[in-house]
Amino acid sequence: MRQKLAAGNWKMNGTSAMLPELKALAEAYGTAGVEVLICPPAALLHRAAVVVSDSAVAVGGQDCHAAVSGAHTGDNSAEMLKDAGASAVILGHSERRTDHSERDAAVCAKAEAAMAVGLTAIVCLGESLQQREAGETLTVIGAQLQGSVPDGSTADNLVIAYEPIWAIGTGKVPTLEQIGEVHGFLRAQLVARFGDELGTGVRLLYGGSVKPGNAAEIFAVEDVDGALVGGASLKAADFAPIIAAL
Ligand code: G2H
Repeated sequence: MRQKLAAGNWKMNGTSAMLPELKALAEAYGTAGVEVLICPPAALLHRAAVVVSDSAVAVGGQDCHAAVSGAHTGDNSAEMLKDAGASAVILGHSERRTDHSERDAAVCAKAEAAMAVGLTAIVCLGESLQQREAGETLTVIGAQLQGSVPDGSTADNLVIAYEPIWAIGTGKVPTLEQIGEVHGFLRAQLVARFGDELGTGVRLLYGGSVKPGNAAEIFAVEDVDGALVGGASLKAADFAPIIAAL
């Protein structure tokens, strides 16, 4: 039985003024039977971890470097995120793939580094609108899954987030059939590569314009185990009904 997961990706939003939102969430969902994760900017991570301590809400990073330490100005290692209080890290988000030219092999190396220190790697995959319209969605997703996910993954240290690039922050959402097709494909690919236990144990999140109004129908799609939520995770009043829909 896969535990449902509501993960919030604050992206480059949030200063200490946002911490009351997190506190409200922790107080409301501290004992819910759903895993709730908020990934604030790295600069806020430790303070966010302190705010949610003593609740069931966890915090995570939005990226990490593949190296353990060294001359990488501006980067954070997986161990640093863990030391700041993270239990997970988002990797290979399309904004990282675009803004920082991250390729599958780099995402895979980061996931290995995260797993090595005990963080759950939330590996993001997704096709562009052009790729979808060209009928290439499953080919693209399959290649990203193969290239971005380490061989040493387990059902505990790996989460996959399917985020069609054209649905991110746009208000456009794929049809439920399109989401179901990709999630079913991802499940089958994971089983084929890793076997039944891991393949059926890894959680598959949908991400891209998830809102309180569409969360329930998305969560009803087979093999959707939760969501990676951007804009609607910034306010407890928006994120709480999404959590409640799980
Ligand atoms: C997709 C998602 C969060 P939003 O990037 O990862 O953002 O919910 O704002 O589309």
